[in-house]
Amino acid sequence: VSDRTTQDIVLWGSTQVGKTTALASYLAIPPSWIADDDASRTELWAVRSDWNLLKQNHLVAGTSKAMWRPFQHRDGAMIRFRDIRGGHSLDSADEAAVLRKTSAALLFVEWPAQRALIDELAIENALAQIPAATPRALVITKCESQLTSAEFAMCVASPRKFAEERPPGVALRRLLSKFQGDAVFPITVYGWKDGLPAQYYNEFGHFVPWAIEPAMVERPFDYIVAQVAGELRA
Ligand SMILES: Nc1nc2c(ncn2[C@@H]2O[C@H](COP(=O)(O)OP(=O)(O)O)[C@@H](O)[C@H]2O)c(=O)[nH]1
Ligand SMILES: [Mg+2]
Repeated sequence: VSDRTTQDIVLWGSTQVGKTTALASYLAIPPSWIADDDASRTELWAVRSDWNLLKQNHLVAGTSKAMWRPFQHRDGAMIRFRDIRGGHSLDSADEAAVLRKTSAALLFVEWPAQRALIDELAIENALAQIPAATPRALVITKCESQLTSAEFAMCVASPRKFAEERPPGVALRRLLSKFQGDAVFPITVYGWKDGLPAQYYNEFGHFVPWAIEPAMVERPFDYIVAQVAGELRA
């Protein structure tokens, strides 16, 4: 184990699928693998501004430029998350080059609905670039907008079984077929409030978060960090 090893995890996906929000939510309760050092805490503070906005029922700002978020792992590696600009998942040769070299990738899509096609295209672009041996996982975001919390629980337990039994079945099944069994993670950063999606229409007619209650957001991140940390020990 070299303590200078760097393990990169690219967060990839079309624009507006919830990459930045998910990362902010994941880091809001600092994961126990992050070393207790000043640099990591400084970085945690930087991502916390997005979390503070969400908790105050505001939207996070769009990602205008890709960003590295480095954290020291207790086992020695430097883990760097790369939050990309979504549009680049379709047209950036530079971003594709980063993806080819990354240690692992989290591929984000919204629960298949209106924007499913472009979301899926971003995923296909990534899968055509990532070397076969690179660990990857699918993250399905905004689940509260399409599922009740009971349905969500079933979907978390077995995404494949759920996709077979329930209507937007086809799009979801096609996505799932591109990933290994345990590497599919439905999440919601908003969650539910009084049994309804935790959002409301503000005075400008925009949906904004309302008393959000994230669910299962840590699972894909912990999974992929464990993959690269395992690599390091091997
Ligand atoms: N309904 C709902 N909206 C979400 C959720 N997560 C993020 N969003 C919203 O989706 C939009 C895009 O999120 P963002 O993280 O900026 O997406 P990115 O472009 O992939 O980084 C923002 O308005 C978020 O507030 C969620 O769990 N549920
Ligand atoms: Mg973003």
